[in-house]
Amino acid sequence: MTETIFEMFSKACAVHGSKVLFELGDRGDISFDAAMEQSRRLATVLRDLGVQPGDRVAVQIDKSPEAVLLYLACLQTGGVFLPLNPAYTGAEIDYFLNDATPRVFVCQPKALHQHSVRQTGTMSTETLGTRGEGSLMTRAASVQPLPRPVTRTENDPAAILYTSGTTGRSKGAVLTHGNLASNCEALLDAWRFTHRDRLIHALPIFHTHGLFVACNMALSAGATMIFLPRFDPDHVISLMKDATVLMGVPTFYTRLLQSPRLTPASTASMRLFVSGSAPLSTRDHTTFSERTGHAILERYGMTETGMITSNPYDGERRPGAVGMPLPGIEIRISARDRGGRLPDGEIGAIEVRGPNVFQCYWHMPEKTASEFRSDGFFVTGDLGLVDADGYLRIVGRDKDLVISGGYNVYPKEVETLLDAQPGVEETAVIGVPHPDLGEGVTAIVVAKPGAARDERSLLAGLSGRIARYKQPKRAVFVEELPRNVMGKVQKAELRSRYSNLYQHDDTTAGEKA
Ligand code: MLC
Ligand code: AMP
Repeated sequence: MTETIFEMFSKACAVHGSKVLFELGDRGDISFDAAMEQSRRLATVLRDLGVQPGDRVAVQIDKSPEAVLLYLACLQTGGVFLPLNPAYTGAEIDYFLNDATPRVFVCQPKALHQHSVRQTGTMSTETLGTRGEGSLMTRAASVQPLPRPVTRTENDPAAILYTSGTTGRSKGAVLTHGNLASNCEALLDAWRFTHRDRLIHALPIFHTHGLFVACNMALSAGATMIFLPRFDPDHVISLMKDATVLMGVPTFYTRLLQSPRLTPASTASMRLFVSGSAPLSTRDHTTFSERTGHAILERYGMTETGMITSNPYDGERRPGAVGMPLPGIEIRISARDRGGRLPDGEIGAIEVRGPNVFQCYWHMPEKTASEFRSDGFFVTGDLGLVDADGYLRIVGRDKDLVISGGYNVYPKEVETLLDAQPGVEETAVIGVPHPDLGEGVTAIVVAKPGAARDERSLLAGLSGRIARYKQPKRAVFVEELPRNVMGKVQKAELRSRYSNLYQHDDTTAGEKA
């Protein structure tokens, strides 16, 4: 039977207990043994707060080693870990808490006052800051470690990650212990990841990539994480001399390539650079090889499935391709409308089946059923083909989704808010090529007759309503939106029309358009 992540972590502790798990620079390091001890104390705290197997533990906190220990604690109690992006605003958090009804909600100490209105009779609110401050670690200091973890099987839920719906409400993807453990095992093997590795961890930890790929692998292998609060290209390059692996979204590589310090010498100790969560441009792939001698290993995954395919560790890592299925995972390319396998080389819907595929969408049985074929294949919403050598290539998306710097933005959510702004007749939100973020969220807007066309004030109207990364970088006013004969807005036509919008624009994340 597949072990759980906590069992894999326990085994790593038994062998590598005195090794550093979190390397933290100025804060002092945390060993595997110390991490185990603290996570067991946190497990006692969660149990004392009433967490029973199956109860949700929601966290909206900044990245810290204690946040990972809380995840491990949750797994020990049988709780279901539910991480939320700290960038989410009040309205977004309200939705998640109402939908998931967690037993415990952990927030940043500075945000406690604004969450007091969300207090319910059944939910405890605790705090955790980036240096371990807050109520949770204070409680942990005065309890005994949990003697033994609650027994879990591979079909028990371990985590819920929310992923926005293309048409409506966000969906909570329920991932089981078996999903997480099997995917981790497959990746350890595929990428030859061992206790000798030193991973530069600069990703956020509330998504699949930073938590279930990067952290789970280090926790299970007995490897050290050089744990950074955020991605800073020059700092990351300076760490490479003492590291072996970097996992990043394509924007990491775009920004690394802008530094003259990225050279064969500065990357000489590194054995592996992994990219995923969004397409890596063939230009960045090729330039990175030329500049460093390292071929980036691109892989493909999703919240609902963990990692699906990977370019080979040994063998050609092809620019523009995401490789072959990981061991134990099947993919097929099907006709988009009716299903049914298509011959290799033809473009169709990418479908996946295996122990990595999530259990269900939380409390949405119809939605779950509609995204699976009758033989158990999950329809990813991505379009691709398998080339003559068996490499999967992603060529587009069947879902209305923008990926900006590795974060997913669902146009419908942004359009609904923009349409409600004064003077707006209708909008179409699209992703167009952006030199830094891969795709830039862009609003195409039809103003009401006689209304002012003020890009700046229109975008300012979204401030505080949705997370900043979802807010369009630009808004472009047009007379009308192109429609097909059925009246559907032709987003492909808009994407092509505005494909150069950011080409000569130095606007990077954060600069107001
Ligand atoms: C930050 N901002 C963004 C943004 N990230 N805007 C658009 N898209 C993004 N991705 C905004 C902030 O809100 C802020 O706005 C300003 O940019 C600067 O913020 P920052 O925090 O300083 O940004 P920066 O550190 O430069 O972050 C960029 C980034 C980061 C690319 C390093 O977004 C990142 O770490 N992305 C990784 C996302 C990820 O892990 N995805 C995996 C999903 S799992 P303002 O106005 O407040 O200044 C998945 C499955 C799989 O997809 O296959 O892996
Ligand atoms: P998420 O829902 O955040 O897990 O995002 C998953 C989506 O990211 C996938 O369905 C793909 O569209 C996209 N994605 C992940 N990895 C890659 C990749 N290597 N190349 C292209 N798209 C990717």
